[in-house]
Amino acid sequence: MEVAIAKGTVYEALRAGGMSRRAFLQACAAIGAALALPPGSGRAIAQALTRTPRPSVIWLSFQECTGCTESLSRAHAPTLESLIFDMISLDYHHTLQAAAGAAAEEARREAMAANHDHYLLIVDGSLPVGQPAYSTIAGISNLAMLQEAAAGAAAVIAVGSCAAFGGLPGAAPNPTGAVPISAVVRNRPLVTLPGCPPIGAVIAGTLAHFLTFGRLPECDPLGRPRVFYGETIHDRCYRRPFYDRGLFADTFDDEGARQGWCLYKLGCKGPTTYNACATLKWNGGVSFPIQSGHGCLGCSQPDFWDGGGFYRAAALPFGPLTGTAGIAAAAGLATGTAMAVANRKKRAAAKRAHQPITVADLEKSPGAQP
Ligand code: FSX
Repeated sequence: MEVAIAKGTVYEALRAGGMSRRAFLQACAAIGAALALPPGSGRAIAQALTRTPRPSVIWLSFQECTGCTESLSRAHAPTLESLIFDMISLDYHHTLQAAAGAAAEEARREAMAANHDHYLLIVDGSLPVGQPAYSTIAGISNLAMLQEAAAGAAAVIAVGSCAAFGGLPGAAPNPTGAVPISAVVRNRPLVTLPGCPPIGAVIAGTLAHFLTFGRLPECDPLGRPRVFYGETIHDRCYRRPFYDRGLFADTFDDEGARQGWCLYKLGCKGPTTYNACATLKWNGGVSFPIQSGHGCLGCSQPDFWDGGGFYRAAALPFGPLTGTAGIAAAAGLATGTAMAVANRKKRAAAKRAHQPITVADLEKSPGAQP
């Protein structure tokens, strides 16, 4: 492929870091796959990245646990996540920058001034607007720092459920008055990448989209990229066929659990959780919670944590579930239970009649579609 190499581009930075042209083309193909673009899009992405300047990125961390940065920075080669730090100029990031104290703040202000209206602002963590003094950086409240940084940003990415929805710091009784980034950033393009933490490939893929197309990906009404959050975990879960057949684990060590049956009755939030865990998976595509025998906690939903993330106690069918998610989950669980009972009756009836029951029969049962 013939390409014109411009100075200071993403391509040039990757080559300077030792990446071969072949590896670059493979990385572009990986970006295309991560963004669910048509086959062959890798070539167009490669051409775009040979022209795209490495953008300045200011990354602010407020009330959070650093899990979001861990999610992205712990990636292993040759994933997209492992490359993304070479594709950007990360000019400010508490955990990853070498500078500290006054020098770090000076670097932030210099980068913001030099790249005004062009830098990308990434924020993880929520804002303690009720108690501003509870979280400050260099004596500056999180709110003031966000307002200053957002004013000159080309776009803002709220990484993690804390930044997207308030997350754990916003859980009742919300002692700091935590609010999401969207409560403050109103006049800049904003995308939210919920998850506690979000999948590294989702963060990297969103950055790659911005680099390639110069804009954020198409989002749903909650500001989540449709390409990553367009379906529920349940939609793409490999245990879904068991759900559809009414086969559920009732405890973590029963025969159903050993057979890998659906974890819905154990509190799995897959049917009400929008994320890409079942497709992109974690740790370089190795696994995801449900594949490891643990139901989904719903960590990327707006009401996480108060919506009830952990498994209900066996004696408290709907005890920990509150709010709209609780009602939805309770209704869903009731539906699933009704479906399981109906399917069990069908199987019993078929056994009595010596007729084989089919998946099509089960699919007609009440609640087969959540
Ligand atoms: Fe929140 Fe992220 Fe959970 Fe932690 O930065 S989304 S507590 S994984 O670290 O903000």
